Amino acid sequence: MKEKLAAIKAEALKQIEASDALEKLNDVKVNFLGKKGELTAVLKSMKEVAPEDRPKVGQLVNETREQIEEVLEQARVRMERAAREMQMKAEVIDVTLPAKRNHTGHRHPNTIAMEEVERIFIGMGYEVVEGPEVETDYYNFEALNIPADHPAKDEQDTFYINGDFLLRTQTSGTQVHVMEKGKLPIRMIAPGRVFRSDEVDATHSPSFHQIEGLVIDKHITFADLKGTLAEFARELFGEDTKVKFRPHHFNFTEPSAEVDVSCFKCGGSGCRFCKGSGWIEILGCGMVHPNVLRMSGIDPEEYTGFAFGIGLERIALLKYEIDDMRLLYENDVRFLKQF
Ligand code: 2NL
Repeated sequence: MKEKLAAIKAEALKQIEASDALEKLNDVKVNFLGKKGELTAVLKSMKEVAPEDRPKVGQLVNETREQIEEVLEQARVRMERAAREMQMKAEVIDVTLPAKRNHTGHRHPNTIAMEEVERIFIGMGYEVVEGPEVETDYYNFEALNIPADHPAKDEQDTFYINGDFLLRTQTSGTQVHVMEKGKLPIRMIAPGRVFRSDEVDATHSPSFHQIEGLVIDKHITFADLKGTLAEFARELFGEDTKVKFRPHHFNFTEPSAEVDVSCFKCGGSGCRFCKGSGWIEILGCGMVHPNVLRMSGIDPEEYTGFAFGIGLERIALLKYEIDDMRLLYENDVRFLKQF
């Protein structure tokens, strides 16, 4: 019996030694220690052993079993460790490899210019208000003192959705909505996309962007308008920038003016950039027309105000010295990433 157990143990150890995978170890376990295993068979044949020898034989079988189990366990730990080491080696990351370049997008020159203009007016206490791109005839024209037969309403310049609704030609409607709410004073800018039925060329597009400004309070005068826009021009184009107000006409303001800034390229002496004049036109403005105030429920005897309208593309083209507006809409990243 002793020799038989020794043989079983020797065979088990041999097979464990020969195992090269966890599944094979498991097979050895089943074959020797399982219900139908060889060691179990020995226990089952105990009835052939003399009764006085049984405790001794039983103890021997258990010792053999424990020894096989111990070697099995050692083999299992060894194999698991080896498998893990192999996996770690396979998954090793080479931190010295060059990184993959990440091509991020770029802010559009329009966006950069818009944020710059917004930053300047926010710094002066203005609120930024956005409004709908589809407006009624009333908010786009009527409320701005542009009567039904005015040439600015011409079918050729305006995209009509039907007789009453249209794509806004300026962002003034947003300001009319704010005036109608009745909360005074007002100090706001209305940035956004506007639409006009224009042919595309180097200076025109059927869709472009505007930033309109509106200030309404007691005792607002043209001096406030001049001071505000002079400060705006200095912040946008540099502290030596001068402004010039030329009389103009807008239905919604009286008096009205167009504003030129001294050429920031030549300082006003005249160059190719300002076409020799020394001045560059940047916006239109004026004192809000009493009719406009009255129509929105504001008493022009008590309140006055000024307003201005800035073409965003015009600012972007000037600031970044781009000579064709179409470049702004082609979305060629090689062009856009220069700014
Ligand atoms: C331009 C310049 C301008 C305004 C826009 C405005 C808005 C309200 C009342 C009065 Cl709610 N005015 N906006 C004023 C002057 C000029 O835009 O070149 N427009 C065609």
